[in-house]
Amino acid sequence: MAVFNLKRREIECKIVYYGPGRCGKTTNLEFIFRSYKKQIVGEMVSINTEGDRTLFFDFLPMGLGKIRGCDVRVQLYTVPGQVQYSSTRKLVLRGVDGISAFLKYLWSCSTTSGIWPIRPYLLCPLMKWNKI
Ligand SMILES: Nc1nc2c(ncn2[C@@H]2O[C@H](COP(=O)(O)OP(=O)(O)OP(=O)(O)O)[C@@H](O)[C@H]2O)c(=O)[nH]1
Ligand SMILES: [Mg+2]
Repeated sequence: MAVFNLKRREIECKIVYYGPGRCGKTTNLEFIFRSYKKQIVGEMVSINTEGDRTLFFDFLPMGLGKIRGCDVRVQLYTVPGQVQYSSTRKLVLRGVDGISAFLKYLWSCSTTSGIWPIRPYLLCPLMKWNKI
């Protein structure tokens, strides 16, 4: 759940980019890092294996301006998409406020369901087409 720090007048929430391997989660975060320098409040942290596969997570802290005088801070995370890292995905999902769900192919929902914490058809149907 989002954290409200009334003393410091800050609202902090955690968004996780979730989906199978090689579907573009890290690439999306890198794009945000390059494109929104003003809003980035630190460095992007990536822990990768060979071939640029995410090993643990990517992390990007952002500031999104103010709501009623409170600074809104968002922490963006990606999970490692490779099937064998399921316990790491569970750890990264702890305390999540929102999931940005990535699918490689719509018809691959069933084959990638092993990595999904929730059933794909329960997701909010906001679509962004990637890799086209
Ligand atoms: N053509 C195209 N390639 C893309 C796009 N987004 C990502 N890629 C490529 O797809 C490959 C995998 O992208 P990543 O961002 O590393 O994928 P990931 O989801 O973080 O993968 P894991 O870390 O293994 O979970 C890379 O070679 C990217 O350059 C896109 O929109 N279009
Ligand atoms: Mg990655």
